[in-house]
Amino acid sequence: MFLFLSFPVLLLSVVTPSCSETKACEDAQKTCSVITCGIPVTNGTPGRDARDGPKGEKGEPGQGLRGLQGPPGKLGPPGNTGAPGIPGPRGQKGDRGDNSVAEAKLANLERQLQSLRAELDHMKKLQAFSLGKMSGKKLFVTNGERMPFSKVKALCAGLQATVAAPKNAEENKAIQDVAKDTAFLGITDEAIEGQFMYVTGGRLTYSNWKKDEPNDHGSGEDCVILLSNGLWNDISCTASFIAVCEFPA
Ligand code: MAN
Ligand code: CA
Ligand code: CA
Repeated sequence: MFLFLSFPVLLLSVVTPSCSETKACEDAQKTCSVITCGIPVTNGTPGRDARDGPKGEKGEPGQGLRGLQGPPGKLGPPGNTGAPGIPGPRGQKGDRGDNSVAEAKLANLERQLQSLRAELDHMKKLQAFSLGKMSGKKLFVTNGERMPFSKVKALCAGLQATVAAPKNAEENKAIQDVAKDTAFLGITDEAIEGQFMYVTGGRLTYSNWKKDEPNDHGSGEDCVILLSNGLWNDISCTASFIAVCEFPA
């Protein structure tokens, strides 16, 4: 009897947690259906360390810390110029193009040239007539000025003419009539003393010296003048006389 009565007490004492001071045991009561709580005992010596478990699977890449990809960087400096390439093949010959505008201009210029030539021809005839030019005869012209021989040469050269030089009595008279006063002739003995030559070249083929001339008077006389009477005298080239130029027949 005593055994039967004492059993629930004993059981109660077993079921009743004897670990009233132990918090872990109270927590365990809430979840566990059967908890054996006993009189606390002192812990034993720690067991040996367990062996390492198997390696876990690789985790997912982390999120949040990695930023978004930034914008592209600035364009770098241009590279060096490359070597020239080989020349391409020669192209086909182009067409002739339209020449009509150029041809019209050329035709117009040719008409103007023809007109100007005709006008020039007319002017030449008019001038020759006004200067007393006779067909087949030289034309002698003067500006009526006196000057040294060098100036006469330059004046006539500037007119594409030469200094008047008579080749016969008729030309001598023509110069005489044009000059109206003493005029230089295109004749000198500057190259060889005493040997008179045409300035255009060649020895004299005609002369009309005054008596006792040429005399190379004084310090020397290498130029020739046509006196108003038509006779010639040698004279200094630096003296001044009428300039008369001649134009071909
Ligand atoms: C005189 C003559 C000429 C000479 C002149 C120079 O007239 O002797 O031969 O040329 O003087 O002034
Ligand atoms: Ca002389
Ligand atoms: Ca003389």
